[in-house]
Amino acid sequence: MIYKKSYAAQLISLNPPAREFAEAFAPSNIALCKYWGKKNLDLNIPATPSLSISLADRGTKVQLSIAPRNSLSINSKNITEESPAFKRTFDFLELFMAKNIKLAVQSENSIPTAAGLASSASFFAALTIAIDKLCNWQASLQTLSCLARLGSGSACRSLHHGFVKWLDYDDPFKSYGIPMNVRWEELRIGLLIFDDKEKSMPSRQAMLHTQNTSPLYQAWCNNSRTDFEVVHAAIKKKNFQTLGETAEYNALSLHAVMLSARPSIIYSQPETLKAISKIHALRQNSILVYFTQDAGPNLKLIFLENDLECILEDFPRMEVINPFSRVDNVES
Ligand code: 2P0
Repeated sequence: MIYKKSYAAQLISLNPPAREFAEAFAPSNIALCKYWGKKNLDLNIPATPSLSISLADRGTKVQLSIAPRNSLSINSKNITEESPAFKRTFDFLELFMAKNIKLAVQSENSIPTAAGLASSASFFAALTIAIDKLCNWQASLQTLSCLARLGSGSACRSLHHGFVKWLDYDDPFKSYGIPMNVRWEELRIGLLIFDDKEKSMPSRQAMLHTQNTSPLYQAWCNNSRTDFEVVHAAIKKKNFQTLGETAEYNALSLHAVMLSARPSIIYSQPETLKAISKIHALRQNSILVYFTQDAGPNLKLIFLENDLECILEDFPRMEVINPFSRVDNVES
């Protein structure tokens, strides 16, 4: 069994900080084929491959400074030492820092926190890039992706813009986000936020509970592997209908397997189901719009720029994101 700390030490040499302050940004990512379950709990090795799209300038900025004591603030709000977010952040930082080094961590999200909008992914990705700068590791994006994965599995996909795949290799040194060399300028993601409060059960716990109790879990894994291949090929061919249909199906299968856990996990709210009906009605009228849903009630719509106006008529408060509006690397 390789433990987290020795795994990290095999990826980078654990230098003391080379400067007093560093900051970094990483985008949120939305999975079009979901990660839900692990082969290795300690190292966050996924049971199945997943594929995401990063949300350009929507994500998390992290500032790290050497300080007299450890502290964490999220969106200017001080997080107490007893809170799970504090413990998770500093357990992660302890993988890289000597015990006598104390850090002030300030994080700002441009996307709602803990509402199933993947903010832990962008947080741990940005935090990892910031540590790389603070300690002057000059590590590759591949290495940083492996390290970010230790904070939160899906964080390994937030090291890149655009489409990113994460394969289900057993070897932890091969478990990182791989950017796809495809730009799809017309693609849009719409955020339908019904509830931006803390979710009822955090993803990490919900994932484990599903894996441990659902009799349908193995079927989900088998299906999701097929969905991954179909989504991957559809992106390469820019076949929008196949991409949308398969991403939507993958999200609904994810919620089905959660319903089959004991006790069931239900993230949808009445607004979620109303919006799904409207999306299906739009498709009846030949507007190609699809959705995906993560560990929360909110929906993310997937459509092409041409259909934006029609879709806004039904969802006037939708936030629209062009995932390809940035051309630079995440680290720059
Ligand atoms: C995803 N989610 O692929 C899926 C879909 C939520 C729903 O990855 O335990 O916070 O830290 O590895 O990364 C959220 O899970 O879980 C997630 P850990 P993580 O985006």
